[in-house]
Amino acid sequence: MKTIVRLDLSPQQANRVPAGDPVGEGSQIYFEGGDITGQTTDAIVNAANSSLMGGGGVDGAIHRAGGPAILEECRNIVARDGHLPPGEAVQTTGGKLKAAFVIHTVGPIWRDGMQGEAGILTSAYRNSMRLADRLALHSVALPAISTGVYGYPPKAAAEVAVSTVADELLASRSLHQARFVLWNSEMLSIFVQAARELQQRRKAEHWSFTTLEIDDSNP
Ligand code: AR6
Repeated sequence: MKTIVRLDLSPQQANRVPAGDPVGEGSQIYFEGGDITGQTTDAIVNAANSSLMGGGGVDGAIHRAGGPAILEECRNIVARDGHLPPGEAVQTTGGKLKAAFVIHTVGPIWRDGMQGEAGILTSAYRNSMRLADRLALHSVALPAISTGVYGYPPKAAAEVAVSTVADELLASRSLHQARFVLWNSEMLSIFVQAARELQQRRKAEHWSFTTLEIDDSNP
């Protein structure tokens, strides 16, 4: 069994608006463990580096699973526009992935927290979400950007990630679902805890959390 936590940001609105109206679907953030490359969302966000030439971690996994077409598109983007600055986002197709698009962004390298790291991490999530919305996508899967090789402390990263993604979902036109796909159960509980604390800080009593137990024995 796999545990997935769903956060409904607008359940009251969902009850009021007739079915079939896109607004009536409300906005949800899901939190789950696992490998992001298997996601069936419209797009997957990649924690890349400025060269867009691939690497380790989630970047390596996405290029391996998606095949060489993604790297080829990245090469063309860099040839045209140069390196991708930290905090910015660009899209390629998803290659062999189930997701139609990969949105490549670059998080900050953590130094001491005083070098603008939080602002860059906010921009990386914000620009990824806005790009997905501009592409008229409905759903996007996101990793814990910068918390691996780039060394961002997980709790601080989770606070930025959850608050930025919630704000962007509520402001978006077409994007209604964000799925945080976290590599291990510790990161999963840090992200869920960050969401609960955000709810308290914002006094957002209408937000509701649901824990779903999914049978994933027959993928
Ligand atoms: N699915 C979901 N999450 C994953 C996966 C996966 N398949 N693999 C790793 N993670 P990282 P960064 C988690 O290092 O810190 C690359 O070399 C991982 O446990 O992938 O932004 C790039 O090319 C961690 O929590 O990205 C850059 O050079 C999170 O994803 C550099 O690393 C991010 O870890 C970017 O570093």
